[in-house]
Amino acid sequence: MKSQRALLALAISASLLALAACNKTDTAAPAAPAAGTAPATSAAAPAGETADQFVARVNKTAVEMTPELTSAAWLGATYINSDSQRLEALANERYLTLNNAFVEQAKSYDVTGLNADTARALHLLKVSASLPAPRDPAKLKELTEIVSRMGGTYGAGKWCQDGDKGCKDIGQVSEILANPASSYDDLKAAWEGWHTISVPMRKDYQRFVELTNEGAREMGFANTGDVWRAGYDMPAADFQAEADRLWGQVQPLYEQLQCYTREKLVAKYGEQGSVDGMIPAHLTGNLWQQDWGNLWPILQPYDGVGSLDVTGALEKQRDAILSELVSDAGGMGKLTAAEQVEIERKADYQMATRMTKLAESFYTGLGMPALPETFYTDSMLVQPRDREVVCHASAWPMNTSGDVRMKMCIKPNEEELTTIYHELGHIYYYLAYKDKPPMFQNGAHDGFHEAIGDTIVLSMTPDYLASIGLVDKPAVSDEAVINSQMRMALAKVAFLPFGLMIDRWRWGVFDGSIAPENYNAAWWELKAKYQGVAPSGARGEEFFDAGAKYHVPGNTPYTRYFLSHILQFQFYKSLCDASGHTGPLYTCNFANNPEAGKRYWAMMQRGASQPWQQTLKELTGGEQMDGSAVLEYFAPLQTWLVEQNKGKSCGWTPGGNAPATPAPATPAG
Ligand code: X8Z
Ligand code: ZN
Repeated sequence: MKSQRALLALAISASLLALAACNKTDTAAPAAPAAGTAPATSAAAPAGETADQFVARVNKTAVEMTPELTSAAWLGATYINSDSQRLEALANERYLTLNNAFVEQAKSYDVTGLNADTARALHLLKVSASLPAPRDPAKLKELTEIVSRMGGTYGAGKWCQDGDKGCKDIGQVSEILANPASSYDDLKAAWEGWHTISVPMRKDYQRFVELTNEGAREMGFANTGDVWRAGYDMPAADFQAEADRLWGQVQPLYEQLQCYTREKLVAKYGEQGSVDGMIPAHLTGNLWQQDWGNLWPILQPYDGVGSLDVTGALEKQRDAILSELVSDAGGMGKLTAAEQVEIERKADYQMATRMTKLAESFYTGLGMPALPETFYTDSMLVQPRDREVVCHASAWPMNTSGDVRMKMCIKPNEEELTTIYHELGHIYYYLAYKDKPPMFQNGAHDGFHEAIGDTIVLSMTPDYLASIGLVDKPAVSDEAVINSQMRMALAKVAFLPFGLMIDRWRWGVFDGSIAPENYNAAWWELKAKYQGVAPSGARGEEFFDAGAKYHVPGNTPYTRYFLSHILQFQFYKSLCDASGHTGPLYTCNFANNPEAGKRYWAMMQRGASQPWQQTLKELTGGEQMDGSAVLEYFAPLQTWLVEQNKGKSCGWTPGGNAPATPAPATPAG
């Protein structure tokens, strides 16, 4: 029960409020309380309330309610105990009840003739629920308890080995997977060990699906997946085809990377490096095979060319901070054991702050404001030693007027550094649209929210990294270009099919085409189809492997990340153009360019006040998401990969863990 309720508020923020990004970022609108439920903030709708008056009341309620709800959620995630969980759950129950009533009232208005803002606000209210809750108060309560229990099971999840080997948390398991020195057997044990944490969630997830589907039907949708697909300013029925179209554009690039990686794994592990052409899940350096950066030692195209050892540089800086603190204290020998622990903690904190300020300086260099002082006093930047917290990184708007925070357990490595730049993207988006009415305080769509910071990450070129002292002056050669492209591809290209498959699974679960007795088989079928990834061994229905990924028990829709990985290249290209960049796209670094900053900020200030197509057009000139900027960016690498893969039989077929419906063989592009 440790962190049982910790993720609840984040998971449930249905539509009224924009809660923490990375948990969910839906907009929403509140409503009148249903009889016999937890007390609600707002009174029942006044008789004859007009649509304008209703929207004004919803906005006012959001202003009033947000601080209480976010404070409860923040405490639930950063001070996990029974008191914080109780308060958080109560706030959530009240909020969901209120939101249901607001959605109901929103549906009662005829939008013809309404002013555009009111019509947009009503629309957002009706389509923005990531957790559609049943009206029946007992069922609503049951749903919040299930979500809470699943979140807690994940948050407190540990791999406990037999004997006296103890238990490992997600950070410790991830370290084993990331370590190039780990043996094949250690990798397999660690991967399988982490996937024990989700076994107890299976029944809960099944009931969760029933309950949210009931909520979705009451809101007028076919199922919860239908609600999720409705929030993109296009017919929900068209959205899947749109995502398929985008995937089709970038799939050939992914398949080349998959083929190259598989060959390198075979070179390292022999026949265990490939399963029917697929990559074994436990060999990618990542629990979910979504980022292959940890495979750099075996995938680096040109050894030693243009060294980009950002992690090494960050570790050195952290050690230097520690040395200075220790020397100021008179040397390690002078310190008690407790003081030594304390000084290490201080060094971690100073390093985390330094990394965060580095990220902040990119944004301020574009002309965006400095972060408020309270960001640094109130954020959680390192993992506390005295209590349980949810470490998964997230960015929080604590109120509707610019009180922002971040929650992370920062370690000095490259992946964490880029995650900070990602999180500050959410934070600056909150700041950019804070003067909009609360119902418009959200991303143009959720993929925009995820793309803001990642666009900045694309600008972290070797030149930029050298300018902030993290790498030496970059080498200039064709080999260095390929190395640098590979570094980016292991994060950005490897991610693409993962970003798509999670919700392919959930959409199927919600619409019933994936039955509970087929949950795990369908999961691996989709992993095979999209990623060309196979499990470590037989994964029968006694497992619930989807639940071992944060966003499934946390109920965060995931297609947003796929869209972000397309959009961020479009944003990047436009900002590069705005900055006057000439030359290949991948060489562009728009740091410190005021024109790029002005255009980005203007786009961000729009929030959710207009359809995203309009917002995209204002920045890029086009109204469509489009993978061609991804392909333009990675053109040198794609050519290089095709050359490397010549004569290899790329593609894969589903193997040992044969799915119910075999996925088709995927030929190399
Ligand atoms: O969850 C996150 C962020 C918070 S929005 C840390 N991301 C996804 C993940 O970790 O699975 C960023 C990339 C994908
Ligand atoms: Zn995010």
